[in-house]
Amino acid sequence: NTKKISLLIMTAIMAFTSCEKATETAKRPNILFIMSDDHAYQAISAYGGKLNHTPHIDRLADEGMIFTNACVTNSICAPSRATILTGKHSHINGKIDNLMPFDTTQITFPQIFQQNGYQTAMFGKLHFGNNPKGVDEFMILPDQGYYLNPDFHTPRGDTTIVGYVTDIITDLTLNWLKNKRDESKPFMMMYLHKAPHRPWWPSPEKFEEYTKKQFPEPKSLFDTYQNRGTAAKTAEMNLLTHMMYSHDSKIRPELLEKMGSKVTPVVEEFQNGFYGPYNRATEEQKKLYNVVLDSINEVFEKEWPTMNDEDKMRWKYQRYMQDYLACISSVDDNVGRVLDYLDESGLAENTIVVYTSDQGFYLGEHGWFDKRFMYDESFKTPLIVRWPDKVKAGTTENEMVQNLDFAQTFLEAAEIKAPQDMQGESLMPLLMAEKEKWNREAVYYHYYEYPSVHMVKRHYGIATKEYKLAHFYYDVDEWELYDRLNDPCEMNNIYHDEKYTDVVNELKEQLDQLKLKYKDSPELAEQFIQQHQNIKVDKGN
Ligand code: SGN
Ligand code: CA
Repeated sequence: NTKKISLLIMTAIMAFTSCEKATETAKRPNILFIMSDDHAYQAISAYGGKLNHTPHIDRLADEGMIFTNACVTNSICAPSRATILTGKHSHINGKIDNLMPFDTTQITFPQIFQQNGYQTAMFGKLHFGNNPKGVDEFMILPDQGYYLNPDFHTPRGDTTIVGYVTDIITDLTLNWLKNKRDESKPFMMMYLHKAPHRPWWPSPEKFEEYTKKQFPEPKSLFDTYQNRGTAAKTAEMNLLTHMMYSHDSKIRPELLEKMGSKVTPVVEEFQNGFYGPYNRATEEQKKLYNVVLDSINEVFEKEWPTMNDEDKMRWKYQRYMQDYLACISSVDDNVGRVLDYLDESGLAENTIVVYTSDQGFYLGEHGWFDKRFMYDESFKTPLIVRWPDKVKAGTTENEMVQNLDFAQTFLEAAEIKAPQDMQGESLMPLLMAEKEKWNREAVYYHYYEYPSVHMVKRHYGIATKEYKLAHFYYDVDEWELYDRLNDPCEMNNIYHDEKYTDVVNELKEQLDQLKLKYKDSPELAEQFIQQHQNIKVDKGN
């Protein structure tokens, strides 16, 4: 009898738990939006790159869907974020560049989540405004923020936290997930890394580890920009000529001064570039950095006088990759911490995890660092989505998708109606493997921030899977066409090749249609140019 009773109790318990499970799965999904700043897809091993190993980000790809043709609408930080939040192109949301203010009266997707019963939070880098709308809790870096002992804006005032920014943003995120969550509501969390933004300051441990490593060079490191337009030739983002020994490669200004005018471009160096970030460190942290800095500086002093331009380019590339990839390694470790917590807490199953960056980045391709251009390395951005049981694990999606689509995707996943005037497409058909419901052939791009740091000329354009057509304007009037399948590194502008006349005409027609669809016009561009002229251009460097 006792056996019978305990069996009955067991069955009752099992029925209860499975019934509870059923309601649990029917619940609206949580959203964990992870975005880093300037994280190139070439620096994620799941994308097939040989530069580094990112096991935790890769895990998301193994367990979800990786997008190989995800791109941005305007390859620069704050505009990308404004596009993500509003689901609108830059010319509609008004945040065309890093300098123009963001109109905070606009509806952003976190507000819609909040109004629809979600608990919302944002931690890390936003890059505009001090009070993000639609989030119940936030701690955001002012503007670009600092890597070491960063300051934060919070609803309770400003605060400084001692430590390394990537660890801290993760601690804040985990603390909220563990202690601040209202379990009666689903959550929408924006977990936004500052890393690996320039100037690249790794944690002391990663700094030590990565300065011992050497990395493979990209094929186009010594690009001379033949067969490209004026914009590529005049951009100021070449490792040899624009990357700075002190600010970027961490040669102490005193050493540069000691070595004198022998070191070019010493005139461009500015003390603050090195001491700005370095002086954020506590005495204890400085000691750890100094050990590594000493050895970099010693080698530089000894070897620099014997280096030719090719050697200098190679040396700068290695220093760049060491610091950049060290910063990414911390991001990856910290993503791992969050994924572990989702597992432990049982949240993983009903949480959509997205990993992306605000844009791509050049890792020496075309001899460059930075972004802005419509060429692939900065036009494309990483995008990985994991949603257990809904999105098939280990899938690759090659369709052209944009950061413009994120808001509508998240809203549809949460069964919330998106505002009519959002301009993207929900990615749900792709995520759910219902490709028959997806029919996008081309995407639209428009970059404005010129003249400004890195001097990338204004351009707009269209990209299909096969071709990319861009028009550079403002102080030039030049078109470029690239064959994406046969010239993936975009080394040959074939716009003037007669064989492609039909392709050009067809693409121009499609481009006109896209401009109409998205309501972009020469008048609007002109209006932004006028407004831009009234804004003081901060050359940054
Ligand atoms: C800073 C960087 C630039 C970078 C812009 C915009 N210089 O000015 O290299 O292009 O930000 O970056 S540094 O002094 O910080 O090293 S963005 O990601 O915010 O758009
Ligand atoms: Ca950025």
